[in-house]
Amino acid sequence: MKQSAVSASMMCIDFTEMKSQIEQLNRAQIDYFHIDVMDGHFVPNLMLCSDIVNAMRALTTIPFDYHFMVEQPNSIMPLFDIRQGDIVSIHVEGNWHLQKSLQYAKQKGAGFFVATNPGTSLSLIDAVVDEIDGILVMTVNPGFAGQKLVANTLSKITAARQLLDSRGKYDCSVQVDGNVSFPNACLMRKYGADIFVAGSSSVFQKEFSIAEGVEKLRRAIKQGETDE
Ligand code: S6P
Ligand code: MG
Repeated sequence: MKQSAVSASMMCIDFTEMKSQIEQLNRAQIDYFHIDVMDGHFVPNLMLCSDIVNAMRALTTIPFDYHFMVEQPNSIMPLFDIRQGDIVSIHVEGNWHLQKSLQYAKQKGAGFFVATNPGTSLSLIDAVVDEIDGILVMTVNPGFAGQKLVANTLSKITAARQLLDSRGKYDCSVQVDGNVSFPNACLMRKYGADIFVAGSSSVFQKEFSIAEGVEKLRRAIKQGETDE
């Protein structure tokens, strides 16, 4: 089983406390900063603007995990400071030039993941599987934090893992994004996920600190391994 990683959803931070929240994530040794980019067209929401995201770079050395939910990813990506070691996820839906997106991300030294909405078949990514570094399985419909898990996406996690393994891509990741609560993270680990996006369902809650949330999430993921 691939080692797990946690990616903090930066659209869920308290923006009035951005610097201190980033410092807390640094101290918690989070694995990635998950950067949701939305254009108001691909999804009915607007998030996170390139100036703010690029400014965040000065506050951390932890890699960024970009999730582009935009109609024109190949025009939008260059606005962001994508670096060696980052992840770039691009949706397969409506993207006529997925391979071009892949080339751009690779040229920047980033890993390239294909993202799929809950209603999208994995068969659509067949042509690029041999070149990718992972699959992002959306476990809610993209656009907003705080939604409920779409239950049939759990089996899709396993299908994504099997697809990668069937092509000998054992080092590639299956990332899950959406309602990754503590119990869901445990389940998703059992189904084969290895990168977990932490949002309002786990790390960003009023009842406990970011450090405690990260700790609880890591414990839940571990639980999913030991219960096998
Ligand atoms: C949603 C976006 C996600 C959310 C994350 C929020 O479109 O892609 O990355 O930020 O899912 O987490 P939660 O726990 O509130 O669902
Ligand atoms: Mg996301």
